[in-house]
Amino acid sequence: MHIPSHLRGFALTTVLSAAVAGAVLNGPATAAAPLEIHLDNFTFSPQTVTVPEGTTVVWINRDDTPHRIVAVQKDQFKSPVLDTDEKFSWTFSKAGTFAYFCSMHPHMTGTVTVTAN
Ligand SMILES: [Cu+2]
Repeated sequence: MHIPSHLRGFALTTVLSAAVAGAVLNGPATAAAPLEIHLDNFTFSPQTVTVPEGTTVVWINRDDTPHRIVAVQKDQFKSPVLDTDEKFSWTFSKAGTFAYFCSMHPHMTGTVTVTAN
C-alpha cells in the first residue's frame, strides 16, 4: 500500500491509537467489561443492573456529599467513605442478587443481579 509521505506519521499514529483503545475496551476475551454505577443526587444510577458472572462494578460518587456503599448481606462488599469523584470497585464472581445501600443515607438503595455464565 502506498501512503503519501506526509500522511505516513498520521496513519501510523491512528493505527496505534486504535489498537490501544481496542485493548483497553475489549480487555482479555474472557473478562466482562466493567460496569459503572454513578452516585448522583442521592441516587444510584442505574439503580438496578444485571451483569454476567465475573463482572466488575465500579461505583463513582458524582455528588458533593460523601457516600458509602454497603451490601445488605454481611461479608459481602463494603466501600470506604467515598468523597466526590472517588470510586469503589467490586468483582461479582458468583451468580445471585446482591442488594446494597448507602450506610450514610440508607434510603439510597440498589441491586446488582449476577447471572451465571
Ligand atoms: Cu449516601
